[in-house]
Amino acid sequence: MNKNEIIDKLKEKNIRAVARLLTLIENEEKEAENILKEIWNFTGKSYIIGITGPPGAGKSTIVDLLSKMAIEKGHKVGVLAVDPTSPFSGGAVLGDRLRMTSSQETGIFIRSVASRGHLGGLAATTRFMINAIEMLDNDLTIVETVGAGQGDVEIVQIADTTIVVEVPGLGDEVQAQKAGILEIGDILVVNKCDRPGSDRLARELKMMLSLGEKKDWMPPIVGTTATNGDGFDFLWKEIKNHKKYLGTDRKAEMRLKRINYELENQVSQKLFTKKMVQIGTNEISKMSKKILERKIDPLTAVEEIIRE
Ligand SMILES: Nc1nc2c(ncn2[C@@H]2O[C@H](COP(=O)(O)OP(=O)(O)OP(=O)(O)O)[C@@H](O)[C@H]2O)c(=O)[nH]1
Ligand SMILES: [Mg+2]
Repeated sequence: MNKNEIIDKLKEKNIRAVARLLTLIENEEKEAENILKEIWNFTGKSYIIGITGPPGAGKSTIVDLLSKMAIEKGHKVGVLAVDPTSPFSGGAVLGDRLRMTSSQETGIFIRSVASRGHLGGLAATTRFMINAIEMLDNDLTIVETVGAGQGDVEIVQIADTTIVVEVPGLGDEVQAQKAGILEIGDILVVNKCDRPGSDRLARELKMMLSLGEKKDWMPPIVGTTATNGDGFDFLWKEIKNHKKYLGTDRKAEMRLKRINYELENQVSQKLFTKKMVQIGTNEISKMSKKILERKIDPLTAVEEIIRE
């Protein structure tokens, strides 16, 4: 399929065209950018739920259950599992890929991809992948990302509702992480409630929340056991609550802020690269030598390079 064929097929909600575009984005092909430019108008219509948390917390199992629930309630669902590292050797993501087959029959479109975010950061790339899936006219997109530092924060740039999954028994070293996690979660899920320690973890999280600043939206804590579905009615209810809280105004405002932030980032990055090319490394190394020899101070050196 060439570019125009893909675009035509995308407009017909063709699953293979969507899969093709996702691969192009994944492989950082220039063609992906050309297609994305053409379909922008048709995207942005789905409600986005982001699920993040430490490896093995049960995110995929939760996504699986949630998407099936959503289908039952009449939604059309797209699922994206993003692994920022190199997932193709990883068992868990292979699991996601396999699940893709079984879920397709139920009308869920699932795709797991690797992304190192070369189209302008992980958040931007994930956003483009969501746009690709949105060509299928799904009203709900669920995105799973591994919560390993940066990725955590980036998911907030994408999702309308961010769910942070925690599990008991990870030890005290995650303690420090939790504070940051509380910042980004609209809903906190304590999964694996069939295991000991879940009550304690829920209490801890509640404590930490009560110590933090008061906000309009205080994240609820939901206990789940993803392997048997316990707590999912409550989780669904809280997702609906948060969606209602956002309404159209808060959601639009939030999305605008993010677009603004992303645009600023992209423009400054592009400008930076362009300027650096103009200045050239030669100029920089000449100046470095002068600084070393005390012929110029580093502060003036920067000013002079920029002035030129
Ligand atoms: N006991 C118990 N096991 C669970 C629960 N939820 C998930 N699991 C198991 O935990 C393991 C990891 O689940 P996944 O859903 O793959 O976890 P994940 O967070 O997606 O993992 P990564 O994508 O690798 O980060 C699987 O063996 C699940 O069956 C739960 O509520 N209780
Ligand atoms: Mg997973």
